[in-house]
Amino acid sequence: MAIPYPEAQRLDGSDDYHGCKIADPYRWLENPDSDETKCYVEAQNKLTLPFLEKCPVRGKFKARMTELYDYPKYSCHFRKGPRYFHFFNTGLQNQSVMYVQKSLDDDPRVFLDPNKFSEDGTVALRGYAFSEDGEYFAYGLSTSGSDWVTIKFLKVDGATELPDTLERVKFSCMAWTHDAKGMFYNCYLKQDGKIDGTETSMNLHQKLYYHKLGFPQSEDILCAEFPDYPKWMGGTEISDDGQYVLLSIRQGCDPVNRLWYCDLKKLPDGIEGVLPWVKLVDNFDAEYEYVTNEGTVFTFKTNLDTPCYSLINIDFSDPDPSKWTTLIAEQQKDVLEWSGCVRENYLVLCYLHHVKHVLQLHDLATGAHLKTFPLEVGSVVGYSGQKKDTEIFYQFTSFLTPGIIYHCDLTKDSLEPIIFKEVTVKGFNPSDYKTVQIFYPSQDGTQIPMFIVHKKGIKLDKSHPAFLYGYGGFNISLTPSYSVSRLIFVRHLGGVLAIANIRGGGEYGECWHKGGMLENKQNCFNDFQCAAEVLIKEGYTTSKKLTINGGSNGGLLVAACVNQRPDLFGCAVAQVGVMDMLKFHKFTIGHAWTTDFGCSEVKEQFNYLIKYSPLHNIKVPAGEGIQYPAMLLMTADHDDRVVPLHSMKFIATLQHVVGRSPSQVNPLFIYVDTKAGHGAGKPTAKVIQEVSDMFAFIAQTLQLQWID
Ligand code: X97
Repeated sequence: MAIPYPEAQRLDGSDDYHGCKIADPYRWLENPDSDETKCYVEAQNKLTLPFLEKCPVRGKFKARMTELYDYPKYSCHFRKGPRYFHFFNTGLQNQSVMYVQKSLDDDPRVFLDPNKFSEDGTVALRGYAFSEDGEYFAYGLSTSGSDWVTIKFLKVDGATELPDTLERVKFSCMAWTHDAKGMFYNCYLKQDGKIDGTETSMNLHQKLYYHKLGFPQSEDILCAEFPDYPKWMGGTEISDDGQYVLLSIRQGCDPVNRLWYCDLKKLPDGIEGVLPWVKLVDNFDAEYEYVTNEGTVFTFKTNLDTPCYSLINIDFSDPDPSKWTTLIAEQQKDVLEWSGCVRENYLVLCYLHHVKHVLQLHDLATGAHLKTFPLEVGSVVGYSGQKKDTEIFYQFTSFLTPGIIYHCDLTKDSLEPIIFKEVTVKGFNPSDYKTVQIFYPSQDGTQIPMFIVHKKGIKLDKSHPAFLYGYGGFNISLTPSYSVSRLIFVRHLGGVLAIANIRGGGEYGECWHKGGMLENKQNCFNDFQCAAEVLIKEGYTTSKKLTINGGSNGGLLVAACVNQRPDLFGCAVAQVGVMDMLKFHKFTIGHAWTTDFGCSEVKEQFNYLIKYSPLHNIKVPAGEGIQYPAMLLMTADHDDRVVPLHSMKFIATLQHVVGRSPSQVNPLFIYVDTKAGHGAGKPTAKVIQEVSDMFAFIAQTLQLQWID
């Protein structure tokens, strides 16, 4: 029986790309406010939700998820001025709470409880910054998952609210001058119409302001703007000694930036207008991330001539590039992910070695290696320790370890870290499971790493459902992390979990990223499809039992792979995906992604985009008995990172083209959540509902039985 998908009007006409006419019949879905669009979203949800509600696994999954997610979650402690702070979630609180204490032995008291911002947890903390003395606190609030932020201020003593409020803030820095008189931040121009995260208008002409504490936003000082370069975004940092403002200018998501600075000592009247910037680096050839400085000698992490990153020293009093020196050379295959200065003369370095983190201590003056902190196979997901601190905290996680926080007192000669906090999850025994890392060849022979997690002692007899996850873009690496929902899939649905570290990510530095962007984007899809084939060939699973999943750029990955190999997967869940590769640059911050994707307005780039754009490559599969896998698209009304129209236009086309084919029995659904966005700050209640819906859909469409 055919599924009664909602009717969607198809408009005539087409757009011309370099002489090529491309129809766009659902462009009316680009208006989120029209009655037609609202009705269409409602009709889709009215089809999807009853289907999900009828899945027997949904309730069991949600109950088990609620039970197993209910474990205490800590962040690293960190010191600001005379106090320590940390975040803590008792288990199921919608938002983590910020605590303050005088010393590590002292009882923590609630400092800021984001659960008080709203009844349903949909207002989240997004970014914060303390003044140098630790007496003032600026924090961002985001509503319903939108990227828009409202900045508010507290006096730390007594957590007293201040009247200052900053609006129209997005993708902003928060950098206090050390005198605590004010803070640099970024905001956009006033615009007509709503700005609540449901609008789709482009984010251009971001500006840098200095907010003077105690004054209205209208009196803030404009410090940098780039009227000739609407895409530029300039974020600042204050040097550790408080003397310099460092301005990093980016024009997209590539790891490259211009580096301008201003010596605050040379402003006798303080910050009064556009700063007299010194243009140290005035091109987008490489990335320069401030680590620390000793006087005029600055240490930067850079990918200049070192695609796996190195540390260099630049003397601002002698800035000619020929005088720049290497402090820590590039390590062939290990990516230097971040570095920080601590105890005045130490550097902490975090490397990625074959997708596992390695944490080291070096000497700032010479770069000499002093110590490697012992770590299991996994990821460092939290760190605290600044130049004036004498201790560090770092948080470790892996597929089977929810979290261990280590503390190391650097005033002691031994430099031995101790376990500061370790959480265990009741009802879950990590020794029942096994993690392996394999390397498989992609189509062009490139070796791709993949993690596989499964119950110990399973037979590789093709009997298991598998869940394959990938991202593949924007220099973002997928390192091991603890996921309750995926472990429930392994434990109660008998599943095999696989994470493929495909190209486009940063797993092996900028070369790995470049291998999966622009004209190389198809490598990402090949790598992912080869991952699926390896899981099948090795006997973990079969095509019919294999689910692929990804979000955002990973939603694009899932949709492109389904279009290219509908036969290879049984189920596909694409979350908040980029689906219209010809138009993504026209909405909100989409223009920033042309660094990875290219742009349809450039002919050569149009030529490769049209080959894989999910929206433009949907067709009824050729071949007897081949149909599209069961598909669930997930998006949300306040996603202003990847606007929901991508998923809407894709599902309309998919249902129209494939959904009406008699051989298409698998369902093709979309669910559009409300009061939710791209993912950041999602309240726990919504996270639990979302994964329950996703795995219910997988279990239902692959006919998986719940194992008690
Ligand atoms: C973004 O779209 C982030 C948009 C805002 N943004 C930039 N440059 C970043 C930034 O355009 O936050 C930046 C972010 C990550 C990496 C490099 C630069 C920036 C700007 C100023 C100062 C510092 C950073 N992102 C992508 C995304 O959400 C990937 C991650 C960040 N996508 C959705 C890509 C396709 C789908």
